[in-house]
Amino acid sequence: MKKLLLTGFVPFLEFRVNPTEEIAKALDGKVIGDYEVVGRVLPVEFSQTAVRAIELYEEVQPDVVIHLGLAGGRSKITPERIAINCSDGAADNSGVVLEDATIKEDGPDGYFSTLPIRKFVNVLKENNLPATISNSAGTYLCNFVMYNTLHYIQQQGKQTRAGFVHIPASHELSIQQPSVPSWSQQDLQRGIELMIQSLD
Ligand code: PCA
Repeated sequence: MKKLLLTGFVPFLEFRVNPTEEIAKALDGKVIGDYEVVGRVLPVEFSQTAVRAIELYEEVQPDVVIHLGLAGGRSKITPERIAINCSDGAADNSGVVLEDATIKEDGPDGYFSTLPIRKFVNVLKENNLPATISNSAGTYLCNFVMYNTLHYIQQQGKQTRAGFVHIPASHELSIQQPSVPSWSQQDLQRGIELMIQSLD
């Protein structure tokens, strides 16, 4: 059976829970479509996140990698089109702040997702879940891990499909921060399951 590495993140900044952590844990060990899912949770620390993601990649030897992240403020599930070679913005969970930082000196400006992002969006919409492609994963940890994973796969000459999907906040988060749009945790999880189900 094919293997899919699914990662979520721990809570960060003002978000006291991370729905992606719950999804990664809930789907760990499940068989969805043609894939056995290995669900793992990543730290939100520039010094640790990519190292851990690559360790997991080597351990699991997946056919597909889907990194999940919370995009508090977005109202749709948004598969990311591209990761850029730049980190910048808010402090990570260990207080590190990067500004205009190049992720890989020897890397290209960007890497396109190798996941079927258009198919993901179509499948989600057919199932009544709002979705759209996002053209920016930002410059925080989500972009960082997507860039690092795609760079590693390319450097290793592997064919593994990989990319990143941002999801909206859960209701639990929106109760703490009422201006943030939210979905039920159940629908968020169903969206991820549908995407995995649609993979060849
Ligand atoms: N979202 C953040 C980092 C962790 C997460 O879940 C981001 O969008 O970069």
